[in-house]
Amino acid sequence: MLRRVGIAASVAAAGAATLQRRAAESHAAAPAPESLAAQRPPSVVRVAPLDDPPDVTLEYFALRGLGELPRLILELTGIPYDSVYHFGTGVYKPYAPFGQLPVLRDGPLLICESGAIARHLARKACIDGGDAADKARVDMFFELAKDLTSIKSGIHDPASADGKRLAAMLATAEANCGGAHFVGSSTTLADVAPGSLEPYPKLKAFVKKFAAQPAIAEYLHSDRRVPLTANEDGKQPHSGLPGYKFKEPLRPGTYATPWSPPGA
Ligand SMILES: N[C@@H](CCC(=O)N[C@@H](CS)C(=O)NCC(=O)O)C(=O)O
Repeated sequence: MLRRVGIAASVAAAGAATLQRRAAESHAAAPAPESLAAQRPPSVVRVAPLDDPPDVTLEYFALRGLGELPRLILELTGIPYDSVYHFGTGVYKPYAPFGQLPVLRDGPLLICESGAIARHLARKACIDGGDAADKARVDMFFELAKDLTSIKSGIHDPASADGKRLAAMLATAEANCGGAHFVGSSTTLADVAPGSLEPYPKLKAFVKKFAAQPAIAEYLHSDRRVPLTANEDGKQPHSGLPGYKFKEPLRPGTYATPWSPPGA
């Protein structure tokens, strides 16, 4: 009886492996996704030693958006992770705690909300500030970066209320950007958060230096880095789903390997 169960189990495993291989082949043969709306299953790029599944998986769309900050933290701190890229299928809906992305798995922990994810990763990698005062300052710049993101459309209309708030906030960030780090004497979450504050000279220099760090430079040229879409490049207002067309082709490695949620 036991032997029969053993044989049945190995036949089932071989069947599963064949199905997996076929899924990978048809995934690779499908045309490159041109937009986020592509009806294509998620793909994964592993940033961990081969054959060594990492504890951490970050799921987001094949966009920078709310996924870019957690990706930058993971890349900068060298935490091994699987980077999962979703397209238009909505397969995350049943398990994403609030039905949205990004979602982070860290061992048995499953969390959403980009701010909670960024803070969890910052604590895990000890870049959340040294003492209580530094932690508070890190939080302050992190919240500033979130505020800036929420009113970034003000860039199209500098005379609007959002445009004026944006300019005032950027000026504050610029004034605090004299040294190598926003808070304390080493990298913290506060340094990773303002990655999009380009138009100001000190901030621009800071972003350039940040991008030149070996871990970040490697990431920016890797399959994990996705191109911008028209909705994100700051050149025109957001135009809904049609605006999520990639401005440059996705790197083939980004969408080569299919991914399914654990237990699916
Ligand atoms: N407050 C959430 C917002 C998450 C959110 O708005 N996610 C959007 C993409 S940026 C999403 O999942 N949209 C698709 C959906 O709702 O199914 C966070 O910061 O993570």
